[in-house]
Amino acid sequence: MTPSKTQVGIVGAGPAGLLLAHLLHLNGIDSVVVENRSRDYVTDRVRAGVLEQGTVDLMVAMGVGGGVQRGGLFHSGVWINFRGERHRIDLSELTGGKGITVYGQHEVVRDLIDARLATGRPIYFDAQHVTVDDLESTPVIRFEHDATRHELRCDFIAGCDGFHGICREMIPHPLLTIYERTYPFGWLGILAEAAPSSDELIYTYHDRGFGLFSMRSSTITRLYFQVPPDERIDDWPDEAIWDEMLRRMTTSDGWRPAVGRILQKGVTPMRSFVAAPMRFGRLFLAGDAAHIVPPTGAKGLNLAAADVLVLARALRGFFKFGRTEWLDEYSSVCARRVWTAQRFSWWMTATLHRFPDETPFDRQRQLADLDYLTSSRAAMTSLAEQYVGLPFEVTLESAGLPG
Ligand code: FAS
Ligand code: PHB
Repeated sequence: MTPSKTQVGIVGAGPAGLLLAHLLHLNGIDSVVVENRSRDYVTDRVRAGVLEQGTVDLMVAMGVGGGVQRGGLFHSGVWINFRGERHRIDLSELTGGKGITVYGQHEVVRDLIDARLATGRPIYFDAQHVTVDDLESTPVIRFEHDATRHELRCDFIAGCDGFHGICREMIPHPLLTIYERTYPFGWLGILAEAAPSSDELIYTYHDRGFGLFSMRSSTITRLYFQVPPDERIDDWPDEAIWDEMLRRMTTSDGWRPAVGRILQKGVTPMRSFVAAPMRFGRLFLAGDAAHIVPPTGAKGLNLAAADVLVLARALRGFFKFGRTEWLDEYSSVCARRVWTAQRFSWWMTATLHRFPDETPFDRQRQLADLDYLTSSRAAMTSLAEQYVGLPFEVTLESAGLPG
């Protein structure tokens, strides 16, 4: 057993763990990142694609924004397509110049791993048999790496190990409240080699179900459509996928997604999930380890970034000034944003998808919702401010960053 000690042990090298690791580094706080997958696996994993304005500003202030500034696609608008017609929502005009940036999560993770390696601070990939313990005293992370068993004593542990991780499970269940909703559908998503035929995202409400047109670059598109929850990707040959995409997304003015070679395809389940509190003793959960939103609102990665900003402030307050109140209020500060994002993601999902048990009333109500959304400035402003991202709960300066 190789004993070692650090200030903050971080379980998981996804966006939450890596952003936190760099924020702590910038504040001179030691940390060790323990990831049970390989470096290639975490950098190749295709997931999020939309960054809020605040997330981009945070990455730039942390000095890890070079990649997104060079390769990110800034969008000042987004489209809602229903009854075969596209309606543009001018995000920038409605939010005083803000927008979203399309930049693949795998690129965010790659940039953050490069930044981590450049600091020379420890990050373990392919760690096996990861366990956490003694969370109410001197927390310990035990794991195996390169056939060596490690026992890492920490002042605090950050559980950034995603929805299927081990950290949340370590919180005694009587102390944990779970709020959950699963949806009676999933998303079939593809990555395709095709030049985007729209330079902004298009959310589609169609008789046959939801559809989403997105992209990753000037040559790669990312598209999704709603399927039953237990749909098998093997039942969808590429040709059938394109037929369905075109049927749902083609608009009366002739717009349609460009077709190309499908590089990757998969089905993602849809759920809303919140675990509270996000702290147990000296364990702090962040990101998908504590909450999951359906991707319709593009909030998952952005919520993870907001959590770790609040956590970095709290840990900085403790290690630099001996303050514990920011640690104590971590869960309640995050909860407000988590529930605002839950509400927005649920609303986008409930408004844009067909439900198997819907009534004719529900259907007309959805269409009226979309009619109101695309004809009322107030409604468009509400969507715009939530979609580009509401201001963070804490200042960048309070986490030790330039304002
Ligand atoms: P992650 O799951 O990304 O990272 C957790 C890490 O912990 C992983 O690397 C995992 O390997 C590791 N881990 C797990 N168990 C471990 C253990 N026992 N020991 C050590 N390590 C362990 N969000 C958006 O904001 N915008 C979008 O457009 C969007 N689109 C999405 C599309 C899809 C198809 C999916 C699935 C999700 C999407 N999301 C989107 C949400 C998604 O991006 C997540 O919110 C984001 O990955 C959360 O980051 P983390 O909390 O870091 O969790
Ligand atoms: C994506 O580009 O992968 C994406 C965009 C917007 C969403 C979900 C996913 O709401």
